[in-house]
Amino acid sequence: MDTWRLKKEGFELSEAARDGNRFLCANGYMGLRGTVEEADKREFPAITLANVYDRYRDRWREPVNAPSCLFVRLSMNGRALRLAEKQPKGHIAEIDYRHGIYRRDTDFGPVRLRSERFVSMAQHHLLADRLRLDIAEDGELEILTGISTDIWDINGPHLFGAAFTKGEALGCLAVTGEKGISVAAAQCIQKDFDAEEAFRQKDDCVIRVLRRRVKRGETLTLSVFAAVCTSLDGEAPDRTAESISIEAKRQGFDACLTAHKAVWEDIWARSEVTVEGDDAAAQALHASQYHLNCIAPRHAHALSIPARGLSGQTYKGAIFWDSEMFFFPMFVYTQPEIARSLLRYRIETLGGALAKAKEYGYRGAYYAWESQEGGAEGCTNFNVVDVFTHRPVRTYFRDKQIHISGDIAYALRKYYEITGDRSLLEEGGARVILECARFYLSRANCRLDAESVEYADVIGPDEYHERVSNNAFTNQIARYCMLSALKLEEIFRDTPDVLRAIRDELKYENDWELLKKASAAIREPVKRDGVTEQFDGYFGLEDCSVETVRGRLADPREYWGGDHGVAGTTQVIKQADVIAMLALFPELYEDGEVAANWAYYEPRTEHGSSLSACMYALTACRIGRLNEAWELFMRTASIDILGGGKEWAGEIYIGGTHPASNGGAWMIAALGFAGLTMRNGIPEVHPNLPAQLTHLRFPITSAGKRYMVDVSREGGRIEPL
Ligand code: IFM
Repeated sequence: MDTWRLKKEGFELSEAARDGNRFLCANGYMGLRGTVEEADKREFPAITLANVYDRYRDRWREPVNAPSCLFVRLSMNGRALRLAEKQPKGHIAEIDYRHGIYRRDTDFGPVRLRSERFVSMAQHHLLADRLRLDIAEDGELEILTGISTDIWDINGPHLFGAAFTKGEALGCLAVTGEKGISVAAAQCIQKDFDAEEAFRQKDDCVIRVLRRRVKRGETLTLSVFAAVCTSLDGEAPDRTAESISIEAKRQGFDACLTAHKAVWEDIWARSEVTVEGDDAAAQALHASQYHLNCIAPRHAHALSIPARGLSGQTYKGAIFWDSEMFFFPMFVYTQPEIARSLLRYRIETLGGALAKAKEYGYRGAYYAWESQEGGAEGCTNFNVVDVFTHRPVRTYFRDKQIHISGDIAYALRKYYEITGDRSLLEEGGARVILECARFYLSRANCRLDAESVEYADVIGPDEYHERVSNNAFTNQIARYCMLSALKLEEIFRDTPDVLRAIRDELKYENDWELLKKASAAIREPVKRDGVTEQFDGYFGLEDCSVETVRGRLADPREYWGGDHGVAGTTQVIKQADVIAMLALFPELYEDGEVAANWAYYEPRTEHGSSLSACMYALTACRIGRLNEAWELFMRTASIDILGGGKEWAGEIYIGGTHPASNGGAWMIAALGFAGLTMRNGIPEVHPNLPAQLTHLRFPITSAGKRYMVDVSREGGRIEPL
């Protein structure tokens, strides 16, 4: 088995959306869905741009898809050669995880088409595709390629007023409707054959038409170089895109590919987890690390990653807590500059968080649940559409999922502890922690009779139970956030003036004293036989199995949560909640307590979110449930190979890649199986290797030093590199 590749034989239109995710190529600036060159809208083809958002009319804001600039359509003797129209003699698609290359090999009969394409890691505006056509019959071949703004969008259109140009490169310049952002694309070709060349231009496309009388046995090669730029990158994006595509053509496909591959080699040298003992696991880890690495914002210093990466417009292209809790760990240990960029995004969007807190009548920083550019809240009050009435359902994620601010503070503190680098705290991180802590002060409900601080009317990670009180996870993250604010005094011990200046600027003196009191008074959760109650009254809900609840669905796409959802009155939860708390704060809980909670909550968890299995696997490693950990690991790591996961929330399509699981796979391997942890700034391992694996190796960076972690049946060690 080649653990660096995923191959798929055959083509079914019904699988095209999933294949678009499976075979994604991306570079952090944009994602090119893994559809075939000739795909039409039925197959959901897209080039999704990072951090460029638009709203069309009153629909959801979502990321903008660039003009289609890599399409190629073939016909022979007037007959279209298209997979969606006609079963080919053979078709294989493949993604090469090592170098981020999509390949296809399609035998249409008269023509065999083999192509390889990539989204360049070396030049983030560039996409390139090389097609080889083996001609099996004499005839009239026609090739159409160019740029089109007639593209697939979930809530579009977003591109207007497209102007097209023709020259060595074809060009397109359009603007987004809401903010007037210019989006430009350019495309050049290089070919090793003569052809009659013409152009077709319409309102929404410019197309180059190549015609040639071909003979059986001939092989023709065509390379397409496309570039995408926007006015957010700089002035004259059309001219920049044009010159990038022309320069790529001048360098040639092989040179561009070599530069792209060199970046991937470096990424793997810094992050690859090598496992021995199970090839399917090795492939799944490569897949996971590929999918997370390819969407990392390497081109930007303050940008985060959407919950569905760059695989499309699902989830509004928004940044969730997934970034801090699931993507951040792999990056902070392997490529800390990317972890820094994720957190800088939060520092730079503090303004949005301050504004959101104010909107709800609170002080401090309440981060957007679904953050878009500038920290704007993308989450609507109606995030689900009822499958029966087709009416929007009022959901409270935006208003009540207050753990988000603490999640961000948690990652900022971990960044400091793992890298030993205080500069991020100095450059705004400390301010964020202080403002998040202030938010929890102001959001607290104080029980005068019990002298306790409580959090009423919240939603925890298990989103099926809305508007609950004292969610254990939320109370714990709020406490940790407050303690992290106080901890700054110790972190800035040698330069107290720096912290004092920040506190003075934030007018924090009064709050500092309140933090000390409140952090000590936050209510501890109720415990029964060592099991933590997820929120007040949870133990009193109907205790039934996940299957019982599933059996009550009248439609498989029905939403389980909210006021009328089937899970709301039961103890069945969507995803790890108490277990996520135990996984994030291992030092606070004894093994016995973890074991009791695991045994209680796992059978009551639907794992309806791709964020769930990873947290259960991490805690399973700790308590020696290694068979379960293994199963949950494989489920997590294989998710974007299998291409499943939940694809509907009510009537809303939520499919795409699963970066949280991708990061979760690294977390299980490194933090779970190898037991990597930090003690006083020094990395340590405490192996929990499942029976299926004989060896596990991976590089890490900590406090500026590089190490190799090596775990086998004989034990584990960490050696400097
Ligand atoms: O952040 C998650 C949330 O916890 C569950 N629903 C999907 C979101 C995005 O992955």
